[in-house]
Amino acid sequence: MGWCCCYKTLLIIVYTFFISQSFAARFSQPQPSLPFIWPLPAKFSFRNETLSVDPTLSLIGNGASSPIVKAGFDRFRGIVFSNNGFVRTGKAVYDVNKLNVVVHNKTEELQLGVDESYNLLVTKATGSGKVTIEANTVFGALRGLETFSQLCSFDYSTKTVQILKAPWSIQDKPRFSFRGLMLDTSRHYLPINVIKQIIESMSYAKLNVLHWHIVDEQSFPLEAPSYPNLWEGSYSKWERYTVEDAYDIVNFAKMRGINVMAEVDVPGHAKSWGVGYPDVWPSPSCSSPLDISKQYTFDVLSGILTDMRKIFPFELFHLGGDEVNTDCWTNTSRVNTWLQNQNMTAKDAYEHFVLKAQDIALSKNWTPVNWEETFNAFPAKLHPQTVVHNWWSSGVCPKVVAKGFRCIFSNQRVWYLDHLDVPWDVVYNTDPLEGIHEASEQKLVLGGEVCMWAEVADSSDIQQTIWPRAAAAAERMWSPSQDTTTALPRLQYFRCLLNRRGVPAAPVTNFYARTPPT
Ligand code: CP6
Repeated sequence: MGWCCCYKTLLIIVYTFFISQSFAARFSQPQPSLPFIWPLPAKFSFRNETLSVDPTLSLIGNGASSPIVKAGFDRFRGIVFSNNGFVRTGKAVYDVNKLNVVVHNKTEELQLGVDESYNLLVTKATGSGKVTIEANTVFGALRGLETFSQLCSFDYSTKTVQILKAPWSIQDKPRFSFRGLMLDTSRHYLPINVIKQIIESMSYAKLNVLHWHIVDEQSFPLEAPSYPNLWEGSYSKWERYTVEDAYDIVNFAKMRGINVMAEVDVPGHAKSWGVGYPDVWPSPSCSSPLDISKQYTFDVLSGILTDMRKIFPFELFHLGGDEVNTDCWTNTSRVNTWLQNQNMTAKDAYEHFVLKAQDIALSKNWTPVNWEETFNAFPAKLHPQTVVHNWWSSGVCPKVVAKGFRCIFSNQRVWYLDHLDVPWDVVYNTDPLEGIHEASEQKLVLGGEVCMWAEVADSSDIQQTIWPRAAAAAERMWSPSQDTTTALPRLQYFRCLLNRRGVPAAPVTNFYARTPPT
């Protein structure tokens, strides 16, 4: 009897234990072990202190004399103290009141492969509380500032800006040197302010290249002083970019550590040139690709590139080369006669055009970038400096790097943002190094780019379409690999952070995403 009673009691205790465990598992939120920093830093450590940040936080160290760091600090202050009107003043001592930015090399040239690494140390030293950002370049310092801004949050009970889980020690650097977003301003015009908002939000996700697909067959919005009628091909005289606008965009991006890679897509996707200069068309009724038979076509191209060279200092320039249907060359008798005189097939002529365009870009001290079709058609002929931009087939970067060319990854099935049915986790689970195993070949992958083709989006919905999925790719390109389970709450937090900063990012689980797993 005694034993039996004991046995039952034990059973009850054991049952109660298991039931409470399963309840706990079902009803408590899993505590994320990773911090809410997006993209996740390469290395970090944190503890459990809470620090208060002085609303009169000041910038010290040699970074304070850099206009780029200074402007970055001012933006940071605007974001972190956006609740400033409500910050309780009169607190005598804050835990953090100085931001020390140390930059080892103060040259402010922004090029491919610029050192973006930084160390960030957040420690409490009451009365002289300090944050130190140490970086090799001013652009690394900007990345550190962005991370620091994500550590700061407004606390509604004490009405102070706080840093949780201090002290922090972060050592960070990107996986890839090219982390891009493509904007298409030909299918829909994007106002300058919208382009700037997008650049600003790119800096939050540490993306560093804006690929500006300026011109396509539908419109030519950019002013080109050498051929002043080209922007007759814009949708209207209000839907244009002056040279000054373009300078302004490049400078706005540079202040945020973002390069602008301009694209002039040839010989296809260029029909809009002919609105101002119809002679670049094979004929008025057959207007694409550009007329290969005339020197005039290459004079116009060269003029455009001369004008653009003054605006875009980035070493990479995109010459397109995609989706060329040569029927207008063979079907226009004048052009077809030229092909025969040159002893060229239409395919030879495509190669001839692409290589001539490459020579023009190279003569202007630009490194040419081409969509993958040029590599697929004549890999041995491309200039060895060429960067091949993948878009169509998933397996092209492995082939590109095996032949010694550099590659940018943008597989359309996963990294085309206009494909609204691709959910964030598919974007996240994609790696630019897929299928590439040799370290020497992996080095040739510069990185990747998400593409926002604008047939289906304009300034009314483009930011919602870009975010949050572009952020999923941004972390893939910056951080050591993480899985989607730990990424999900962090991405939801980052998407909210974008909203708080005024960026209309869509919810993480899009309503158009596939049905959730059961
Ligand atoms: N415009 C240009 C486009 C596309 C490309 N080039 C494109 C093609 C297929 C899809 C999405 C976009 N709209 N100039 C291909 C690089 Cl699915």
